[in-house]
Amino acid sequence: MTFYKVLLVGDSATGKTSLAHRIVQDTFSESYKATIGCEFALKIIELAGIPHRVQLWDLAGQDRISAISRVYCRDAAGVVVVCDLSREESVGRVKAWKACVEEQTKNIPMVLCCNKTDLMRGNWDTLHSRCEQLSEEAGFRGVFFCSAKTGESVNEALLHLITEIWSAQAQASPQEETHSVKLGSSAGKDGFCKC
Ligand code: G3D
Ligand code: MG
Repeated sequence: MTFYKVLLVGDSATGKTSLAHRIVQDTFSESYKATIGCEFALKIIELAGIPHRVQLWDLAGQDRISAISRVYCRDAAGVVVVCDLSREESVGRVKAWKACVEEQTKNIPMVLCCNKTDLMRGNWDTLHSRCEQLSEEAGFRGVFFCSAKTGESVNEALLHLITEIWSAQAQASPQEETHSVKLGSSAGKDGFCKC
Protein backbone atom coordinates (compact mmCIF):
# COMPACT_ATOMS: atom_id res chain seq x y z
CA MET A 1 0.00 0.00 0.00
CA THR A 2 1.31 3.50 -0.74
CA PHE A 3 1.86 6.15 1.92
CA TYR A 4 1.56 9.77 0.95
CA LYS A 5 2.77 12.53 3.23
CA VAL A 6 0.51 15.56 2.82
CA LEU A 7 1.28 18.92 4.43
CA LEU A 8 -1.29 21.38 5.71
CA VAL A 9 0.09 24.91 5.57
CA GLY A 10 -1.34 28.39 5.86
CA ASP A 11 -1.68 31.25 8.31
CA SER A 12 -2.44 30.45 11.88
CA ALA A 13 -6.17 30.02 12.70
CA THR A 14 -7.20 29.40 9.09
CA GLY A 15 -8.53 25.99 10.15
CA LYS A 16 -5.76 23.48 9.38
CA THR A 17 -6.27 21.46 12.57
CA SER A 18 -10.05 21.59 12.13
CA LEU A 19 -9.71 20.33 8.56
CA ALA A 20 -7.47 17.48 9.71
CA HIS A 21 -10.07 16.45 12.30
CA ARG A 22 -12.85 16.71 9.74
CA ILE A 23 -10.89 14.51 7.33
CA VAL A 24 -9.87 11.86 9.85
CA GLN A 25 -12.76 11.76 12.30
CA ASP A 26 -15.51 13.58 10.42
CA THR A 27 -16.00 15.88 13.41
CA PHE A 28 -15.67 19.56 14.24
CA SER A 29 -15.08 21.11 17.64
CA GLU A 30 -14.85 24.78 18.58
CA SER A 31 -12.28 23.90 21.22
CA TYR A 32 -9.22 22.35 19.62
CA LYS A 33 -6.19 23.57 21.45
CA ALA A 34 -3.78 25.58 19.33
CA THR A 35 -1.42 23.09 17.74
CA ILE A 36 1.84 22.74 19.63
CA GLY A 37 4.75 21.37 17.66
CA CYS A 38 3.39 19.14 14.97
CA GLU A 39 0.49 16.70 14.82
CA PHE A 40 -0.04 14.12 12.21
CA ALA A 41 -2.95 11.92 11.39
CA LEU A 42 -3.60 8.97 9.16
CA LYS A 43 -6.42 8.50 6.73
CA ILE A 44 -7.01 5.76 4.19
CA ILE A 45 -8.29 7.08 0.89
CA GLU A 46 -9.59 4.66 -1.69
CA LEU A 47 -9.06 5.53 -5.30
CA ALA A 48 -10.29 3.26 -8.08
CA GLY A 49 -10.47 0.44 -5.55
CA ILE A 50 -6.88 0.96 -4.37
CA PRO A 51 -6.32 2.07 -0.76
CA HIS A 52 -3.76 4.83 -0.16
CA ARG A 53 -2.54 5.72 3.32
CA VAL A 54 -2.41 9.47 3.69
CA GLN A 55 -0.34 10.98 6.48
CA LEU A 56 -1.54 14.53 7.18
CA TRP A 57 1.02 16.85 8.76
CA ASP A 58 -0.36 19.78 10.70
CA LEU A 59 2.32 22.13 11.94
CA ALA A 60 1.97 24.87 14.54
CA GLY A 61 3.47 28.32 14.75
CA GLN A 62 3.03 29.08 11.10
CA ASP A 63 2.48 32.78 11.07
CA ARG A 64 6.06 33.14 10.01
CA ILE A 65 6.11 31.74 6.51
CA SER A 66 9.87 31.34 6.59
CA ALA A 67 9.49 29.00 9.57
CA ILE A 68 8.63 25.95 7.46
CA SER A 69 11.46 23.54 7.98
CA ARG A 70 13.13 21.19 5.59
CA VAL A 71 12.26 18.30 7.94
CA TYR A 72 8.56 19.14 7.70
CA CYS A 73 8.74 19.13 3.92
CA ARG A 74 10.96 16.08 3.50
CA ASP A 75 9.29 13.34 1.40
CA ALA A 76 6.06 15.32 1.12
CA ALA A 77 3.92 14.11 -1.77
CA GLY A 78 1.38 16.92 -1.77
CA VAL A 79 0.28 20.08 -0.01
CA VAL A 80 -2.98 21.68 1.07
CA VAL A 81 -2.59 25.44 1.39
CA VAL A 82 -5.35 26.75 3.65
CA CYS A 83 -6.73 30.27 3.84
CA ASP A 84 -9.61 31.75 5.80
CA LEU A 85 -12.31 33.41 3.70
CA SER A 86 -13.33 35.56 6.64
CA ARG A 87 -9.80 37.05 6.87
CA GLU A 88 -8.78 38.34 3.47
CA GLU A 89 -5.17 38.89 4.51
CA SER A 90 -4.82 35.10 4.78
CA VAL A 91 -6.07 34.81 1.19
CA GLY A 92 -3.41 37.29 0.11
CA ARG A 93 -0.69 35.10 1.59
CA VAL A 94 -1.43 31.81 -0.18
CA LYS A 95 1.08 32.47 -2.97
CA ALA A 96 3.80 33.09 -0.40
CA TRP A 97 2.96 29.82 1.37
CA LYS A 98 3.08 27.93 -1.89
CA ALA A 99 6.40 29.51 -2.85
CA CYS A 100 7.87 28.72 0.54
CA VAL A 101 7.03 25.01 0.31
CA GLU A 102 8.29 24.94 -3.27
CA GLU A 103 11.71 26.02 -2.07
CA GLN A 104 11.93 22.82 -0.03
CA THR A 105 10.21 20.29 -2.31
CA LYS A 106 10.28 19.00 -5.87
CA ASN A 107 7.31 20.25 -7.86
CA ILE A 108 4.65 18.37 -5.87
CA PRO A 109 0.89 18.83 -6.38
CA MET A 110 -0.77 21.48 -4.25
CA VAL A 111 -4.42 22.40 -3.80
CA LEU A 112 -5.90 25.54 -2.28
CA CYS A 113 -8.58 25.19 0.41
CA CYS A 114 -10.49 28.39 1.05
CA ASN A 115 -11.98 27.52 4.44
CA LYS A 116 -14.95 28.77 6.51
CA THR A 117 -17.55 29.06 3.76
CA ASP A 118 -20.13 28.74 6.53
CA LEU A 119 -19.21 32.26 7.68
CA MET A 120 -19.81 33.82 4.28
CA ARG A 121 -22.91 35.98 4.20
CA GLY A 122 -24.49 37.88 1.35
CA ASN A 123 -22.73 38.18 -1.96
CA TRP A 124 -19.12 37.06 -1.90
CA ASP A 125 -18.73 36.57 -5.65
CA THR A 126 -15.77 38.97 -5.77
CA LEU A 127 -13.82 37.05 -3.15
CA HIS A 128 -14.75 33.76 -4.83
CA SER A 129 -13.39 35.03 -8.15
CA ARG A 130 -10.26 36.40 -6.49
CA CYS A 131 -9.51 32.96 -5.02
CA GLU A 132 -10.05 31.26 -8.37
CA GLN A 133 -7.78 33.75 -10.08
CA LEU A 134 -5.11 33.37 -7.39
CA SER A 135 -5.27 29.62 -7.73
CA GLU A 136 -4.79 29.78 -11.46
CA GLU A 137 -1.99 32.35 -11.32
CA ALA A 138 -0.12 30.41 -8.67
CA GLY A 139 -0.50 27.07 -10.43
CA PHE A 140 -2.54 25.19 -7.83
CA ARG A 141 -3.99 21.91 -9.10
CA GLY A 142 -7.40 22.96 -7.84
CA VAL A 143 -9.26 25.37 -5.58
CA PHE A 144 -11.91 24.23 -3.11
CA PHE A 145 -14.31 26.30 -1.07
CA CYS A 146 -14.63 24.35 2.14
CA SER A 147 -15.85 24.39 5.66
CA ALA A 148 -14.27 22.24 8.34
CA LYS A 149 -17.38 23.10 10.35
CA THR A 150 -20.00 21.73 7.94
CA GLY A 151 -17.68 19.40 6.02
CA GLU A 152 -18.42 21.12 2.72
CA SER A 153 -15.93 20.09 0.00
CA VAL A 154 -13.33 18.86 2.48
CA ASN A 155 -13.16 15.26 1.27
CA GLU A 156 -13.39 16.42 -2.34
CA ALA A 157 -10.28 18.55 -1.89
CA LEU A 158 -8.25 15.71 -0.42
CA LEU A 159 -9.49 13.21 -2.98
CA HIS A 160 -8.53 15.57 -5.78
CA LEU A 161 -5.06 16.06 -4.31
CA ILE A 162 -4.51 12.31 -3.90
CA THR A 163 -5.63 11.76 -7.50
CA GLU A 164 -3.09 14.38 -8.64
CA ILE A 165 -0.33 12.80 -6.55
CA TRP A 166 -1.15 9.36 -7.82
CA SER A 167 -1.13 10.37 -11.45
CA ALA A 168 2.07 12.42 -10.99
CA GLN A 169 3.79 9.41 -9.45
CA ALA A 170 2.46 7.04 -12.10
CA GLN A 171 4.15 9.24 -14.71
CA ALA A 172 7.43 9.42 -12.79
CA SER A 173 10.09 6.80 -13.41
CA PRO A 174 10.50 4.27 -10.56
CA GLN A 175 13.80 5.90 -9.56
CA GLU A 176 12.02 9.21 -9.04
CA GLU A 177 9.28 7.76 -6.83
CA THR A 178 10.55 9.32 -3.65
CA HIS A 179 7.33 10.76 -2.31
CA SER A 180 5.82 7.67 -0.71
CA VAL A 181 6.91 7.40 2.89
CA LYS A 182 6.96 4.40 5.15
CA LEU A 183 5.47 4.67 8.61
CA GLY A 184 5.40 2.76 11.83
CA SER A 185 2.00 2.25 13.44
CA SER A 186 2.37 5.08 15.94
CA ALA A 187 -1.03 6.73 15.53
CA GLY A 188 -3.18 6.97 18.65
CA LYS A 189 -6.73 5.62 18.89
CA ASP A 190 -8.12 8.80 17.41
CA GLY A 191 -5.73 8.55 14.48
CA PHE A 192 -3.65 11.52 15.69
CA CYS A 193 -0.04 11.64 16.86
CA LYS A 194 2.04 14.47 18.23
CA CYS A 195 5.71 15.18 17.81
P1 G3D B 1 -5.20 26.38 12.65
O1 G3D B 1 -4.93 24.95 12.96
O2 G3D B 1 -5.00 26.72 11.21
O3 G3D B 1 -4.44 27.32 13.51
P2 G3D B 1 -7.79 25.87 13.85
O4 G3D B 1 -6.76 26.66 12.90
O5 G3D B 1 -8.23 24.61 13.23
O6 G3D B 1 -7.21 25.80 15.22
O7 G3D B 1 -9.02 26.87 13.80
C1 G3D B 1 -8.90 28.23 14.19
C2 G3D B 1 -10.27 28.78 14.57
O8 G3D B 1 -11.12 28.73 13.41
C3 G3D B 1 -11.00 27.96 15.64
O9 G3D B 1 -11.86 28.84 16.35
C4 G3D B 1 -11.88 27.02 14.82
O10 G3D B 1 -13.00 26.56 15.55
C5 G3D B 1 -12.28 27.94 13.69
N1 G3D B 1 -12.62 27.22 12.46
C6 G3D B 1 -11.88 26.32 11.78
N2 G3D B 1 -12.49 25.91 10.67
C7 G3D B 1 -13.68 26.56 10.64
C8 G3D B 1 -14.79 26.57 9.72
O11 G3D B 1 -14.83 25.88 8.70
N3 G3D B 1 -15.83 27.41 10.03
C9 G3D B 1 -15.83 28.18 11.16
N4 G3D B 1 -16.89 28.95 11.37
N5 G3D B 1 -14.81 28.20 12.04
C10 G3D B 1 -13.76 27.41 11.77
P3 G3D B 1 -11.45 29.54 17.74
O12 G3D B 1 -12.69 30.27 18.14
O13 G3D B 1 -11.07 28.42 18.67
O14 G3D B 1 -10.30 30.44 17.42
MG1 MG C 1 -3.55 24.15 14.39
